[in-house]
Amino acid sequence: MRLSSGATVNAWTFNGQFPGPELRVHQGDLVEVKLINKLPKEGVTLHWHGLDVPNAEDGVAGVTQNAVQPGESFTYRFVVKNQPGTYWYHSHQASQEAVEKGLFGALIVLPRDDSFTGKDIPVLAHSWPTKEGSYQQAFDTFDTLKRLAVQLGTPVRLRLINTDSLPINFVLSGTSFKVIAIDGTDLHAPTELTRQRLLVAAGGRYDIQFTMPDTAVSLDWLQKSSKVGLLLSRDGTGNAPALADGPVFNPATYGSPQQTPFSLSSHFDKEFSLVLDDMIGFYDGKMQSVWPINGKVFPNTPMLMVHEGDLVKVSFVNRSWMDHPMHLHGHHMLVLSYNGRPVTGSPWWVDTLNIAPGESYEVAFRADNLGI
Ligand SMILES: [Cu+2]
Repeated sequence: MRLSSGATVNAWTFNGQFPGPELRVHQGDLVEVKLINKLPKEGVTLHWHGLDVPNAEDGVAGVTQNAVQPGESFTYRFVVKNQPGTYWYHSHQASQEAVEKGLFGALIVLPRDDSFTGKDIPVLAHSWPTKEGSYQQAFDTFDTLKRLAVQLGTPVRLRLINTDSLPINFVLSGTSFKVIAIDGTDLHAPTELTRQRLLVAAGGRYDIQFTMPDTAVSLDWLQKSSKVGLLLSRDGTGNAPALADGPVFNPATYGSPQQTPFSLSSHFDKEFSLVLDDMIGFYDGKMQSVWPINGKVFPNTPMLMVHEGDLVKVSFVNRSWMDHPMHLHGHHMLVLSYNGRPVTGSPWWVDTLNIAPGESYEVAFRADNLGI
């Protein structure tokens, strides 16, 4: 398949498209998706990343179903809960390779009474594997500057989706903006930001909103020697504004507090502590760097067993030198504290939390979705 520059990448496609088709649904909808596998050799599934679906529809090969083999099909059916926001879907059989090659797409849940009339722009940030054996960063299939014409005064919502396996730093330049949602949950009383770097976890999503000014606005994927970007201007032409890079945005202190169903002072039915480390170990038949949790690597890592209805607290400590996105299926976690300090801003709900080297977090969730 070809990127906008003409560079070719090795891709697997949904319906011949890469990324896959954008799925837009409304909260409360009964959604049915038929997956038909026409790949010659590889099994596939569909996982609805961030959507709290019944366990049997979660699409994790080897856990909630077997992979759908070549020539087979599988129909997913679920009711979209009350969670309007930005999600994505991807194959979850050998997902590293399948996602890398393009078996993913945006999944947008709109509110029942959707009244937004501005520009709604999903941005799927992805590193495509090139034929030369390296990676090409792109927004969707744009590895060159993507230009869009937007009229002055138009509300613009950018849905930033990180489809890679490492964090991505985004910078928005040319206007102030608000981060209005993280991982499909609206933030409470977000304030205007400028010159902030947005670090989105692998698999995570940030929704940002601004009103289109008279001059150009650009979204950049922060990295050296990249021409990847999105440029919005009145007629789609013109130069990008100066890069408005700055300190990393901290959701723990952004927005204002609001009532939550539980907090740091709640009684928890179960508490777990997970220490992420690195060490040299024997794995997959060779000595290599491994990433243990509490000193063990999969399949010897601790199993977290809880009962339906339990209020569960989990502490994460990252003593390794690698970023680790901790992702919970079927539930959203409320972040309670960051590096020992309670969250003071908006309630911060996540399904995917980046734990950077040296960081610690406490999160909690209500176990209200039975499954493995
Ligand atoms: Cu997921």
